Amino acid sequence: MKLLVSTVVAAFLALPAFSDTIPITLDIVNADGAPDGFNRSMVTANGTYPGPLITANKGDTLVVTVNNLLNDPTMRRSTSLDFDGLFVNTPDSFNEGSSFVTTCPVAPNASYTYTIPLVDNQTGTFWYHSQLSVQYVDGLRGALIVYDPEDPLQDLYDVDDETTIWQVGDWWHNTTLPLLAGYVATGIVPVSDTGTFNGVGRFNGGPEVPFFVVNVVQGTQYRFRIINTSARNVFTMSVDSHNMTIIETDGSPTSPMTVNSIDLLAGQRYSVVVEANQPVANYWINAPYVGGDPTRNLNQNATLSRAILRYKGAPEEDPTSPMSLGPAGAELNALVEANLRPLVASPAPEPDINITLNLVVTAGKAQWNINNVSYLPPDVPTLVKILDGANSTDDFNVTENTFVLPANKIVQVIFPPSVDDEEHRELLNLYVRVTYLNQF
Ligand SMILES: *[C@@H]1O[C@H](CO)[C@@H](O)[C@H](O)[C@H]1NC(C)=O
Ligand SMILES: *[C@@H]1O[C@H](CO)[C@@H](O)[C@H](O)[C@H]1NC(C)=O
Ligand SMILES: *[C@@H]1O[C@H](CO)[C@@H](O)[C@H](O)[C@H]1NC(C)=O
Ligand SMILES: *[C@@H]1O[C@H](CO)[C@@H](O)[C@H](O)[C@H]1NC(C)=O
Ligand SMILES: *[C@@H]1O[C@H](CO)[C@@H](O)[C@H](O)[C@H]1NC(C)=O
Ligand SMILES: *[C@@H]1O[C@H](CO)[C@@H](O)[C@H](O)[C@H]1NC(C)=O
Ligand SMILES: *[C@@H]1O[C@H](CO)[C@@H](O)[C@H](O)[C@H]1NC(C)=O
Ligand SMILES: *[C@@H]1O[C@H](CO)[C@@H](O)[C@H](O)[C@H]1NC(C)=O
Ligand SMILES: *[C@@H]1O[C@H](CO)[C@@H](O)[C@H](O)[C@H]1NC(C)=O
Ligand SMILES: *[C@@H]1O[C@H](CO)[C@@H](O)[C@H](O)[C@H]1NC(C)=O
Ligand SMILES: *[C@@H]1O[C@H](CO)[C@@H](O)[C@H](O)[C@H]1NC(C)=O
Ligand SMILES: *[C@H]1O[C@H](CO)[C@@H](O)[C@H](O)[C@H]1NC(C)=O
Repeated sequence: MKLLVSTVVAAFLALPAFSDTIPITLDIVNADGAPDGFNRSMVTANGTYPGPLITANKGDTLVVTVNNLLNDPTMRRSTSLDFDGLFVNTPDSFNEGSSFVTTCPVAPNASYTYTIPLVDNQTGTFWYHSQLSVQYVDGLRGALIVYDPEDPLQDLYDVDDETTIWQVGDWWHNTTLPLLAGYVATGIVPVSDTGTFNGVGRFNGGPEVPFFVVNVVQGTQYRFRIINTSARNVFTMSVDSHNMTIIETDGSPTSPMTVNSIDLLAGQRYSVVVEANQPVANYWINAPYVGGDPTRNLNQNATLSRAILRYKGAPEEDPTSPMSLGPAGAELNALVEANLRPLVASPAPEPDINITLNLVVTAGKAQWNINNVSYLPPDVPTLVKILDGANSTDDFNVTENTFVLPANKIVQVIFPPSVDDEEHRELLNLYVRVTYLNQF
């Protein structure tokens, strides 16, 4: 009997201290908006760009109900949500939003509820976005933060709340249907009009939309959570006269590392501690970006991609220093990603299975290859074939590039050095389809 009691207690102690269900409703609606002063119709969560902030604590379960109310025929009207970077540990695959592969899109006027238990102590900075074609580029993107009430790095900062999130993203005046059609026809990746910082930005010749203001109090340390929600642009973040100490990388706590500039590719997230240790004034937060040949879009001006760090007591005006792409010398102390170390190192498990993915972009063509296969959306969706009993590689079209793997095995995915650059490798990851059988 005693043994039984202690077993029960041990099982109870293994649970996170507080484990709540977090119900969230998102109405996916078309809304007119002008993030950079150019008015257009957008695809949004609850009418805003970025969408509402979603927060939870370690161990909670997110229950997100999406009501699809899209009705603008100039953009896609089905939708699907992906919770980028979160492990999806549920009996079926439908809570991960890759349309037609892991889940069915949510049809217009339909609703769907995603249930995501935040397992394995996962904490940090994430984002949610549409995962139907390139629909998120029309605006359906937002931040998702999983707080750790027992953060081992808590002593390094005083403030970490809804005011300390920096979402940078590329912004486009046109809708994605013509942009995507143009890319497929020409192989030329479209060039964005603007870079937005928490949903506001400026383009050449556009109105002087007020820059986003981040308010700080002198003598305080802030945990800023930076998210690149772009389709394409790589942002280089820096703050005039201030250091940034990285403490989290893509949802993993990392050993503190102090830098002056950080490159973020699309989808990447960092938490940085910034100490407000300078004289009371306004300082530029620089967020210049690159993404294609700017001469292809004369609206684009990376220098205008920025925000203001305003100390309490400083005048409500722009910083007096010139707008630059970053403080002088910042590049000398730029983040070298390979130098980052997890706060708690855990060895990689021994793989049961290795698969190799050779990634190649065919120059000048809208063609991305994995192992010399360029993905084509199949006539019958992958998911439908699986529900109909497909269970071997031969059951899928070659151009579906489907790997059939046994359940509950450790799979090592090897990306050999490719002729291409890191940025493209990042993008190509999106084209990997790994299908687990025995899931249905
Ligand atoms: C989104 O809007 C709906 C309808 O107004 C509301 O019930 C819901 O709470 C909002 N969601 C968030 C996350 O703010
Ligand atoms: C914005 O554009 C929409 C059409 O997309 C139009 O209906 C609306 O009146 C415009 N709003 C403003 C403030 O110009
Ligand atoms: C969605 O519902 C509205 C209101 O009932 C209706 O006007 C619209 O046609 C419906 N959309 C679709 C795609 O069925
Ligand atoms: C989660 O954290 C608890 C308490 O620190 C630890 O015992 C457990 O092993 C962790 N679980 C995982 C999957 O890391
Ligand atoms: C969007 O693209 C279409 C097709 O290329 C073009 O006709 C239209 O002028 C563009 N609209 C905007 C706002 O750039
Ligand atoms: C930035 O970090 C360097 C090296 O740790 C330090 O010498 C310097 O004083 C810091 N600057 C600010 C503004 O905190
Ligand atoms: C970009 O904006 C800056 C600041 O307004 C301006 O000085 C610069 O001339 C602009 N660049 C181009 C190419 O228009
Ligand atoms: C997978 O690759 C590792 C080297 O990374 C090797 O040690 C292991 O034997 C391989 N496993 C299989 C099943 O081929
Ligand atoms: C890749 O595919 C192309 C056309 O399908 C073919 O010509 C070429 O030989 C293939 N290359 C390799 C390395 O298999
Ligand atoms: C896939 O295979 C089926 C049956 O062989 C065929 O009808 C279809 O055209 C193929 N292609 C695509 C893109 O689905
Ligand atoms: C795959 O499906 C076929 C046809 O339904 C069945 O005969 C076979 O046993 C299945 N194989 C596995 C490995 O499940
Ligand atoms: C940030 O930009 C890079 C480069 O385009 C892209 O690969 C990455 O997916 C973007 N990050 C996000 C969060 O979209």
